[in-house]
Amino acid sequence: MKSLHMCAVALLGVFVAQARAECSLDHFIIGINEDGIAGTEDDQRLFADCRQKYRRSGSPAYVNWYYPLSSSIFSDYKWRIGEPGFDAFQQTYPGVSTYDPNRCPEGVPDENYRIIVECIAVSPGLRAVHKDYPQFTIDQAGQSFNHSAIHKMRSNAHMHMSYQAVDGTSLFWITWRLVDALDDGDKYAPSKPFTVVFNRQPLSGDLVVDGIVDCHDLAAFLHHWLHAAGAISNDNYERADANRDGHVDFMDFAMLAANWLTVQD
Ligand SMILES: [Ca+2]
Ligand SMILES: [Ca+2]
Repeated sequence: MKSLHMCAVALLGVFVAQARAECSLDHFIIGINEDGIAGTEDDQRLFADCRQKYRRSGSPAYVNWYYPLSSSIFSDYKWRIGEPGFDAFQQTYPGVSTYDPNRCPEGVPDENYRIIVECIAVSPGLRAVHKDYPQFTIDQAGQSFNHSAIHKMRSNAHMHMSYQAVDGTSLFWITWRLVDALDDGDKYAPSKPFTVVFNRQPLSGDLVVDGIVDCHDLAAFLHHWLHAAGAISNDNYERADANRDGHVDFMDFAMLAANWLTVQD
């Protein structure tokens, strides 16, 4: 009987691992130590791995640099998509895409760290809705949710979000940031902002996405100037490298300059 029980537990583990590995939706993956190397300056800093962002934006994978919204049956905020959600790097379940002990926050969520997902910018007419328990809606900058509390409650960091907008053609965006709110004297430093856009691609050079190319974008661009080691997981780099050739150079600057002070219609 004991062996049957152990077998059932083992099978359940396999099913859970498969379920996690096979989620068809995209997620931001929360972690620390972005470079994965111990002893560097980012060891105690939060980050969101964006490797899955725009993966399911069409066919083939990564075909768009935005998520197209689809018309729903709801009359309010009719245009919707059910991703990207949030997940976290983890110590367990080797083999799934989020297994990475080098990037996993240490300890028990909401006890040893408390990762708050904070909205720092959202375009008018867009809202992010968590339909599962605990339900919440985010449609204003400054609103947030406690990812670690949900993680602890479910023993699972994997969560889905519904992004809902008032039309299916305008550019919509939301920018998040991760903050460790547990003041135990050993806080993780906040993450850089990361953005997800809907319906349309922002203008080339609109790194700090808000529908206009201005000095804020130039400052972000200079941060990446002449960097060649960009990756799809790096949110800001994806827009700095405007012509998507893997380098941030004069070609990309020319594309930014061509849109200087242009407002996206
Ligand atoms: Ca901008
Ligand atoms: Ca480039």
